[in-house]
Amino acid sequence: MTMIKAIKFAITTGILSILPVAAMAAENLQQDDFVGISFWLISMALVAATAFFFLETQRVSAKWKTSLVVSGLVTLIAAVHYFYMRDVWVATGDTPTVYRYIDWLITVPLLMIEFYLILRAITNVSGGVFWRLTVGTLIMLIGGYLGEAGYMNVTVAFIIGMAGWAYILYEIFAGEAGRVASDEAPESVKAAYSTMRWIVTIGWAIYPLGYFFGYMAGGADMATLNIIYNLADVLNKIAFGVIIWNVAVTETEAKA
Ligand SMILES: *C/C=C(C)/C=C/C=C(C)/C=C/C1=C(C)CCCC1(C)C
Repeated sequence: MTMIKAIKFAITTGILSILPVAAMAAENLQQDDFVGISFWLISMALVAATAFFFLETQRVSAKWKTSLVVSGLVTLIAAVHYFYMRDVWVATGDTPTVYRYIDWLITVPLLMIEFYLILRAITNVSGGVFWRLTVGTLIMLIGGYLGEAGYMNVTVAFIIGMAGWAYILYEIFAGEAGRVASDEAPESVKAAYSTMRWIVTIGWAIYPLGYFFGYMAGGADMATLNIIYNLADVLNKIAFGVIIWNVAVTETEAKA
């Protein structure tokens, strides 16, 4: 190992070894608490994904490293939140919505940055793409939060949040980002970009559906809703990162 590699490795394992401290639950996980078990399973998967993305940065060419670091940050931030959410659920049986929003406030903009980063790795793309995706994200999340936390009429807040999401979808399908991807990207990047935007369409739809059934259509069963959100995060955070890892490795090897 070179010095730099050794330092990187130490930082990665250092961060990861702190995580379980947050997981000292006051209550025990019950064998039939499937929501609690899903929180536990997914927190472990997020930790493993983080280690994987960070370590794999050593394998890809320089211009792809940032994308992998961002994937690892998304799973790291989510892992920490999952430890807390699991504890809240196990101790109280309550849905830890506020932790989800805090997680989303950081991880969703990072996921959006991934679109900008993979396009920037292959061509010139304006900073406007980055800003438009960030603004769309903030409108979506702040709208949803104001509704869920009771600061605004739930329907009005939902419409504002949906408008933010629609703006993101417009940008990645028909806006500048979509055009750059279809005109200038090599095949592997095109394929990754296309899968990523279907994740943002279908995988992300689970959260507004949860809001709709939870607040507007007479209330949802919170246990089921949490399991669905947890599975959605596997797709939207881990699988999304794996797609980026795959294109980074493919493009690195193509240029080697
Ligand atoms: C890793 C976490 C992710 C990808 C979270 C995504 C969250 C959303 C796409 C939330 C969307 C919402 C709307 C489109 C309408 C208002 C309510 C929200 C915030 C649940």
